[in-house]
Amino acid sequence: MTMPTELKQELITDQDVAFYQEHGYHIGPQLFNAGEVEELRHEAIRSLKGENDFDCMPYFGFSGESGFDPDSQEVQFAFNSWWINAKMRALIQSGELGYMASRLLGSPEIRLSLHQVIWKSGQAGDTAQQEKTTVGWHQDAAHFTVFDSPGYVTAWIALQDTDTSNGGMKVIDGSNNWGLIKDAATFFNKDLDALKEKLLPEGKEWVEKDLILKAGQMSFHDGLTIHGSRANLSGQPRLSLVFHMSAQGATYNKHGDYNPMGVQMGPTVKHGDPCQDPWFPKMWPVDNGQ
Ligand SMILES: O=C(O)CCC(=O)C(=O)O
Repeated sequence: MTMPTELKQELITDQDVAFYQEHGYHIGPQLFNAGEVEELRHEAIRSLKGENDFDCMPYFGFSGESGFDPDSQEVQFAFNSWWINAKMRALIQSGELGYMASRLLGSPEIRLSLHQVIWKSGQAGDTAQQEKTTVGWHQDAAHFTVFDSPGYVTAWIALQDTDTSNGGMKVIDGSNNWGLIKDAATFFNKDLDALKEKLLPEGKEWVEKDLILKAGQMSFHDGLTIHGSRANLSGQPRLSLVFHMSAQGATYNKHGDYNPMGVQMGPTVKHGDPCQDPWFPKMWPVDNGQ
C-alpha cells in the first residue's frame, strides 16, 4: 500500500517519536469515527463470542470457550481474533497501525505479535468484585520472552471514551528506559501497591500518567513501559482493541517463558527461527508500499 506523505505526517510527527522515546508512550490519532467505532464494537463482540468469518478455528484463549458473558465481572479476552474476524484482519493490513509502529520503533518492518480484544466489565459490586477487573503493573516484553525481539510497541484502541472512571490505561512515565525488569510478567496480579514496590528500580521515580482517549482514538506504549489499569467503576463495559507489534528481526527463543504465541511456531521450531507469515503477519510495509 502506498501511503501519501501528507497522511503519514498527519498520523505521527517527529516530535511524537521523540516524546515516545523519552516517556514510553504516545497519545495517537482518533482514527475511527462514530460509525466505524460502532462497527468495531460489533466485530469485537462477535470475536469474543467466537463467531467466525473464515474456515479456521478461533485461536485458543477466547472467551467463547467458556461462553462470553457480558455480565461477568472478570476481564474477558479474544486473543488473535484476526484469525477469525475479517474486520480485524483488514485493520492489520490497513497500513496505518504498522506505519505508526515503524516510526515509533524506528524499524523498517513491523509484524504483529499478538492481537487482543479486551472487555473490562463495569458492573458495580462490592470492592472485591470491582477489583477483579484491575490489570496489574507489567511490561509487555516480560510476557513475550518466548521471542527475541529488538523491540515491541502496543497500540491500544478505545471503543468508547476512556478515562479513569472506566478503568483506562495508566503508564509509568519514562519506564521504557529502565530495561527489562525481573518478574514483570504480572498482568494478572492485582496487587498494584505490591507490584509498584517490586518493579520500581532503585533511584527511579514512579510517575503515573492516565491515557485518556476518545472513542476511536488510540494510545501506544513501548514493550518496556510499565503499565496497568484500575477497576472499571462506570457501570458500562470498557471495550478495546490491542495490537502488540514487533520490530524487524523477532525470532523464537527456546529459553523464554511459556506462551501460546510460541506454540504458533509449530512443533518443529528451532531456537532462532524468524517470526513470519502467516502467524505473525507483516503490518508494515504493506504490499511493499512506503
Ligand atoms: O486494557 C488494559 O487495561 C491493559 C492492556 C494491556 O496491558 C496492554 O495493552 O498491553
